[in-house]
Amino acid sequence: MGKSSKDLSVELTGKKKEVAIVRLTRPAKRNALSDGLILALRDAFQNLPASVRAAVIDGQGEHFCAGLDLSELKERDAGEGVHHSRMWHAALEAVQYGPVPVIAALHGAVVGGGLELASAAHLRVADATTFYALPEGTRGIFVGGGGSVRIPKLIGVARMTDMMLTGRVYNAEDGERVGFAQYLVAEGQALDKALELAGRIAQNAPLTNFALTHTLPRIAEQPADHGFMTEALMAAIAQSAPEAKQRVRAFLEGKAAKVAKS
Ligand code: 1HE
Repeated sequence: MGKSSKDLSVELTGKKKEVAIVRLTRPAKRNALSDGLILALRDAFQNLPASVRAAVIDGQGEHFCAGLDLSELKERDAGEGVHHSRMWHAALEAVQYGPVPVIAALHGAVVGGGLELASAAHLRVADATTFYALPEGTRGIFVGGGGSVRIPKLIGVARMTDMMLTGRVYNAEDGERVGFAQYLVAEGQALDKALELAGRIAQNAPLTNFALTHTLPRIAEQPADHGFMTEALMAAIAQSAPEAKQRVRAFLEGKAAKVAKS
């Protein structure tokens, strides 16, 4: 495992220890992301044990995460500011482009850098207490943890601009409606739902999960002509894996589940 931090814990769960719960454990400061905590997050995702097939990010206490630790926001010159932001980018890239799909289990405040962290996950499950905001706009600063790249992909440029210009806060229901979260659950249920999804995702062929987390977002950025070619290459690689052949055979022999109406 990587550098340990009192503000971050990594717990393995599941029969084969296939799901990692990466938890922010700084509830007294609403899980505000200090530099140390950002580096610990990076290290945790870069050093997940080989048994892990899916990960859940959770926050201890009443709130998922209050964003950047504002007590560390001291005078920085422009160069230091760039490096600080790039440090966040490296950490959140380790989440998004790490070895496994990541689900954020949200509750309470998901604000500023906390929303940037949630946006780096592949799926978000929110409970009824969740609220989303980008107070950077009213604090006289800008996002620096990849938010300007990732958040418009979830909710669109106009909504993000509104949040930062006006301080608009989205509640859990509206947050799901606009695309922050893929799942909305009752108060206190986000972690359980995230673990249920992680357990299911952990059963997928690892190469399919890799295609979805590493290749799909890149295809989405490519011109259509390049995207079709990348898709063809990825499809051919995925279906050539012995596991894919075995899964398709199992369906044809009536041994695998059909798609059922939900
Ligand atoms: C903090 C932080 C923080 C709380 N940095 N210490 N983020 C923000 O602008 C959000 C600021 N936080 C809040 O609006 C509220 O704290 C919450 C809505 C998240 C929670 O409210 P509440 O009433 O439960 O807690 P609290 O009483 O405000 O805070 C409890 C303690 O946590 C208190 O410290 P204490 O020593 O007085 O007990 C707070 O000072 C501390 N705390 N949030 C430092 N963020 C890569 S760029 C990203 C840029 C950003 O993320 S900017 C947005 C920052």
